[in-house]
Amino acid sequence: SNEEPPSTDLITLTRHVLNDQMRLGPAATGDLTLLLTAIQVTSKFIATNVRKARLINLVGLAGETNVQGEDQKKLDVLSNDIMVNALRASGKTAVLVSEELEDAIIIEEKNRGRYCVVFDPLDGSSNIDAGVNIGTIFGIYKVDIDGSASVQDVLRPGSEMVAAGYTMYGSSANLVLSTGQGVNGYTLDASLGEFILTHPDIQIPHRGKIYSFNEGNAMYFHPPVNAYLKSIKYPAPPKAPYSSRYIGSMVADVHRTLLYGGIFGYPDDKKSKNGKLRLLYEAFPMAFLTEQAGGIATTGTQRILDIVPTGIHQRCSVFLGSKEDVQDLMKFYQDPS
Ligand code: AHM
Ligand code: MG
Repeated sequence: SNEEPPSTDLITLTRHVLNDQMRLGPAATGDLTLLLTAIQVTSKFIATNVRKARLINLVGLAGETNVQGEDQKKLDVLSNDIMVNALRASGKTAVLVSEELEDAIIIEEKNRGRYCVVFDPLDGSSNIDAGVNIGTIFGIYKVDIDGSASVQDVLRPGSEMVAAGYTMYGSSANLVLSTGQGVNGYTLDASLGEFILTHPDIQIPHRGKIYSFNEGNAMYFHPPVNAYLKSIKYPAPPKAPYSSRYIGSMVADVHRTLLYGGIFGYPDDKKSKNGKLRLLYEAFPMAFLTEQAGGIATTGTQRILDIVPTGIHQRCSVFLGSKEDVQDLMKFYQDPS
């Protein structure tokens, strides 16, 4: 037959990250590799729970038991606990910040390592009950000095992150990661229990054909945003208008944007003065990945990765995606006419 024989040389996430680290020479301790190994295990665990919860939910819909709602909501908390436990046990972390926890966790000295992880354990919670894609987002900082650890270690600009990524729980689990040398995508092979390199060196197209905003907020949007949206919906002929795609799960909307190009936006507006998305564990990791893939991530007037956070849960305006599309948007902020 013409069928290709199955590959006998799979590139797993661990193998790929290890190679990356070995390129750094003897300076590399392997700590980041071990930390990323811990994170990929949490993604597998969360993926399993998401799948189970969906089944329980469907059984609930069929009238067998009514576990809908309650059990589903617990999924965010469960995912948070999975991550906190694994990151602490890895011995590689110093400070943890989770969307689910009001305060940062300072890891006790005996388990302390040199990395800080900021994360949203299960983002897109409004989509859980409908079985729509949701995801985990994470960013990693390194602490300079051994020993001490405080919340100050994560109140640093996103440009200082050493790695960032997300896992999307959809028809398959996809982990997208950057350690500052480009962006790679891995797909979980459920039978092997391994993330396999399926999307090497992701590059955002310079221009896309899709815009992704919650336009239900248009009456609150500031004039530059509405003027930009009008420009792509009613372009001067012969240009074609853009397509609209909005899932309402940042991970899924950003994933599509990285692969297909276009622009994703969640701006600050008259109602949400600072926007909705969280700077540390939503905007920063996604901005890091976007830039690493050759795109732009801005608040409209400022590079997102340059922002110096003052609080761990602070919010920020977000536009990210294809270089030319985001540049078009920024022009409306510079010249609002
Ligand atoms: P969450 O952390 O409560 O899930 O909220 C974050 C989510 C993002 O995934 C998504 O981009 C955004 O909220 C969607 O918000 P909206 O429903 O207002 O469009
Ligand atoms: Mg979130």
